[in-house]
Amino acid sequence: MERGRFITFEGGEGAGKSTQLKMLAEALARAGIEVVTTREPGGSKGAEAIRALLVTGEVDRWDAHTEALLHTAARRDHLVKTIWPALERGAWVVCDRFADSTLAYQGYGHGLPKDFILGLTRLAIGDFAPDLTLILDLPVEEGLKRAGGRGGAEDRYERMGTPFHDRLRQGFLDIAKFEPDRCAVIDATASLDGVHQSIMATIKRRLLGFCVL
Ligand code: Z5A
Repeated sequence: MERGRFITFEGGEGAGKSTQLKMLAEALARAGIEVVTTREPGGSKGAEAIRALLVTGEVDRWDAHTEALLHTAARRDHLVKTIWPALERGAWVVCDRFADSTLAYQGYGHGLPKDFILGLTRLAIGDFAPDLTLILDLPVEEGLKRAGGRGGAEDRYERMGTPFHDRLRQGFLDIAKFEPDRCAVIDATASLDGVHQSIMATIKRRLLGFCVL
């Protein structure tokens, strides 16, 4: 059985990741591919328990190092319990956020050194990486407006202020620049269908060797 493909969605708040992830998963399923959709922090029982600690409560609930460790611990559990078994049986895994979010949020956002984050990630997951990362890019004000319209209790990161979110956006664009073979920046200001078409075109171009679409 050929190993499945691992696709991650990244970007700032309200960029449309969850919406586009669902549209992509439906398109892949229509093409006869077994798809597992998942998210970070979360995606396994243990990681979902850690998620609750991270996305609710006071903005200064954790210092940056603790926050990075919690995200990384959640990621390890998610990989062991959900992602690696699915890839092994040949399923494609489509994940809302992954390790780039730790570099963007805890690195660019909270100011932890890049080497610390990359070292931590390597310690927890080795050299495992997505086959393709779709970075949905959107002006910060537009993303926060979209995310704010949604409401809910999981708004700890949304409350971190515009300068924090400006640094995140730059972080994701830098990541795409450093790893152009793995990452693709998608203009998320377009309509839902427009963004979906860009994503499908990217999948066909980048994963063509494996793609039956
Ligand atoms: N975090 C971290 O700090 N470190 C880490 O290592 C990891 C995560 C893994 C997880 O929250 C938080 O954890 C996250 C970073 C941090 N920060 N926050 N918040 P989350 O996953 O629950 O939150 P999120 O990733 O930001 O997701 P989101 O706010 O739900 O945004 P989204 O998934 O990108 O957007 P959406 O839900 O698909 O769309 C938002 C709204 O916009 C919705 O009403 C849509 O209908 C609308 N929308 C979507 N696309 C469009 C277009 N194209 N036009 C118009 N309207 C649109």
